Amino acid sequence: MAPIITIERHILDQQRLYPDSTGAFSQMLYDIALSAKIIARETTRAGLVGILGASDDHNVYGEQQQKLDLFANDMIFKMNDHTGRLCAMASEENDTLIPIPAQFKTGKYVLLYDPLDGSSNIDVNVSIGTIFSVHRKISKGDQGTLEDALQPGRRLAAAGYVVYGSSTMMVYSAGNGVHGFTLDPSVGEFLLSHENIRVPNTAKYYSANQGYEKYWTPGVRRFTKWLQGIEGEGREPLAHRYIGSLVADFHRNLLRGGIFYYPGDMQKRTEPAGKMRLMFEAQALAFLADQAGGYASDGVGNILDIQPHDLHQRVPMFIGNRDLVVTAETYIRNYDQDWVKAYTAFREKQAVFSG
Ligand code: AHM
Ligand code: MG
Repeated sequence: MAPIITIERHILDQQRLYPDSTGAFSQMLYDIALSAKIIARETTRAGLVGILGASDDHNVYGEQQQKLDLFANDMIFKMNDHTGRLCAMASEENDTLIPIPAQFKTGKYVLLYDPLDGSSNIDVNVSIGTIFSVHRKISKGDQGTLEDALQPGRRLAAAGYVVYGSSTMMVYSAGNGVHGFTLDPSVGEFLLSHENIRVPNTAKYYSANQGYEKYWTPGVRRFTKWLQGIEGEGREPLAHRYIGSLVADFHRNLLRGGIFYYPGDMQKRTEPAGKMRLMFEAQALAFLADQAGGYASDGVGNILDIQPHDLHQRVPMFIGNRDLVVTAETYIRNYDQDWVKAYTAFREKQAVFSG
């Protein structure tokens, strides 16, 4: 029988590669895995809330009922606030940096997370996910500051996601390859199921909300025709798959090969930067793509090189097989000069406003 490797054992094995490590980092990943198990339990019960006779905002266990995304947000925070490993946290659900409560010790990492991504899919039993990333503290003093959170993705210490799908899976990288674990609900453990994930050389899928094509720039439209084998050298078309939960779309393309994109447009949104959040969605997945041999771009350059200015800033995103993402950049360079100008000016303005 092949050895069964739990996420705990795997994290500890990885830690041994760094003899000077204090273990704080490994413990933090383990705490995130534990939060993920609890969130997974709640997501599988979500559809039962109405049936089990909950009323007055209290469930059958007498607990106060919360929206699932707020529950996940609190869970991750409470699991990590007192450990002495973090100097601050930041969540897609909170406007500002979340300090560590005064009664607890602080540590040398910042945790950034999107507690439950894919909000439109929560109530309809479609896969959703949690995204997380970890930066090292760079400021002086005990408490973390915005400077610690707002670092380029290139400097991440770790990143990962949990997908709540037909199984619950946690996928993470601490800069040493990308590893995937599947939750065995009968024993309550994440078990190593996908070691050292690499993006396949041949892509199968493209994923984008084509319902918004009307708002796309000419280059992105032409690129999409290229993926379909209509424009350019007449390649075999890729199949189109779009769940509308970033984690699930990314996960499928990571395992099967492909590209996910949410481009910046100049008409639907008031800014040319698309929808994805740099700090809670794009950086983490760009780090994982890079570790798996893929690539993530904002259409102009590598997402990992963007110097952030705001916790909630948005960024266009093209992510997946490197050759496909590079082709998207080429189409944008050739056909979307107006958008590139508007996007570049927008980013410069953001930089000025944030000092
Ligand atoms: P959310 O943070 O409100 O959940 O939005 C993020 C989600 C992503 O999971 C997904 O890729 C995208 O929004 C889908 O957006 P759209 O419905 O515009 O296609
Ligand atoms: Mg989100």
